[in-house]
Amino acid sequence: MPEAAVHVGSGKVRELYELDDDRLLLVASDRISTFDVVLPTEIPDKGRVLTGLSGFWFTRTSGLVANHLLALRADGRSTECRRLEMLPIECVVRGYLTGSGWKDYQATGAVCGHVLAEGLRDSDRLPEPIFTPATKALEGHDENIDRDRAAELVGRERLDEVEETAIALYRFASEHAAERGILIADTKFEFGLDSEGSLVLGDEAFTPDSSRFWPADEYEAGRTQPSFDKQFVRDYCESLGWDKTDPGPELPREVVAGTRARYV
Ligand code: Q0Q
Repeated sequence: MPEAAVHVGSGKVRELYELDDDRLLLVASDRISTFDVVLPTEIPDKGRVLTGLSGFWFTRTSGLVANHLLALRADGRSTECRRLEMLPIECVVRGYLTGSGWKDYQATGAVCGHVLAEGLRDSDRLPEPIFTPATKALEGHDENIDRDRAAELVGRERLDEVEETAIALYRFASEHAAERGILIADTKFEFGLDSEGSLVLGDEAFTPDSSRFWPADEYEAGRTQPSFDKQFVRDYCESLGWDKTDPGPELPREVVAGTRARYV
């Protein structure tokens, strides 16, 4: 008799179910989103690959911080997780200046209160990775916040612990990936607290949906970098003159195949 699971949440490409008071089931679909729009064509095995990546990183970083992973299911895309009290901030670490960080820098010379050197270019590597928290937006983009605002939301001591942990995780994974030809430009963590009030890493870990993956051999500061996994999809959608609003275009088989190959 399969275990009962109550659907309690949906992300763009993931579903969240409740198994019992202490356990959740996180299911990664084969859906892909680009420019914040979920496309109608699925990428076969994307959910399984990204679940495998999270499992890989949760296992290798358990010495840095506990995580919520209890078990990977046989379907390869479902993860049994410990239920946590999630912190109300997105914990982003940036090793490179891109996305909303580049936008904030151009406007203010700073990102989340980190005043950066003058004259930095799009996609420049930062001298040290920076912790740049954001508040979770239900619709649209998350809002970058500074330390004081983040401390109001989670407390200053907890914020220090989250920052130190998030940067250590980023250093560990970005070094591993760089040795294998992939630059992790930035990544987003979700942390929670367990029943003893200890910090636990939740959500996903270093997947191309929570992080920007760039091919190292194509890296060139001063411009937007190609996405390791989503560039075929972006280029195809732009070639149609798509206005980046819902619904997105169906993808041709060669774009699906090329994208699947990148994930695998
Ligand atoms: C939790 N989410 C994310 C989400 C919709 C994922 C709540 N261990 C946990 C987790 C986790 N992970 C969550 N809550 C309590 N304990 C994760 C944003 C939302 C679909 C998939 N939301």
